Amino acid sequence: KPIGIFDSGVGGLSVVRSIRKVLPNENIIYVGDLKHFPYGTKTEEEVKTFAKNITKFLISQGVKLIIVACNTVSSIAMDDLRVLAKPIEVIGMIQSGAEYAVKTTKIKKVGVISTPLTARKHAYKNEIKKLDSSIEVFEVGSQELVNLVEDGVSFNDYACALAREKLEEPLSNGIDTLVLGCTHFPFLYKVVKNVVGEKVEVIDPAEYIAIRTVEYLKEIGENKDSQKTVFYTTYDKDSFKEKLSLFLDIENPEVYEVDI
Ligand code: DGN
Repeated sequence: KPIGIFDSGVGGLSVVRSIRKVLPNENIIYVGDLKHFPYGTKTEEEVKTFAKNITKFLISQGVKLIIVACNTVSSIAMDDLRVLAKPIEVIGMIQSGAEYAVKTTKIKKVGVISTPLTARKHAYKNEIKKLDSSIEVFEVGSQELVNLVEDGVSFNDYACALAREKLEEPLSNGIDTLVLGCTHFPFLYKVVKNVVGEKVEVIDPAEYIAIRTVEYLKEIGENKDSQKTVFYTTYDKDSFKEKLSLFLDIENPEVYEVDI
């Protein structure tokens, strides 16, 4: 049985990358919901509807586990998706990112950069505070940085200037840890590192998700002996294919367009 992973666009490919690294023998089904991108500026109800429809699609494909590779969805829809997918396990980004941040910060000051919706919901602040209420959390949201990644940018002066402006507040508050709270942002790692410097640890929740996934699959005693990743996009297969080649190193990827 495959693992199902989804996001509004190419961001979740950073999670696919992390999973493929630690679980080289698993089959994966990825859905990029390009038709409804971006989620970060939609209403909660709209995002929930998109996420539920994709979850139903993944269930119909026989997945054994669903990874919500989108922080925006993870910050508002986890309860609904868990009810819908039961008994299939659903793993979201926020809890893993929060645990990882709590383990990483030494001076208890954490920054989070995400979409505006994730920031507005204080998804990370709430989850981090649950684990350690003495940690200070500084959250900022940027849709523009997400759009740059979706357009294929991984490093340029404009992205650096934008990131510098956005991260000014967390940095001036002296954070030692920055969570990449949107799955698009690991693809801007160089930009972010350039702005925050060596003293700030930049963390990608996907790495933690990958560890949790390994543990979960051991628990249920499931694994595969051949790796295949199949991609579905809800809009414009060719442009998805093009983006895919920028972000993942897979020869002749199997890409299908699906109406969800
Ligand atoms: N990649 C999504 C996230 O992690 O929040 C956001 C993408 C979007 O639609 N804005």
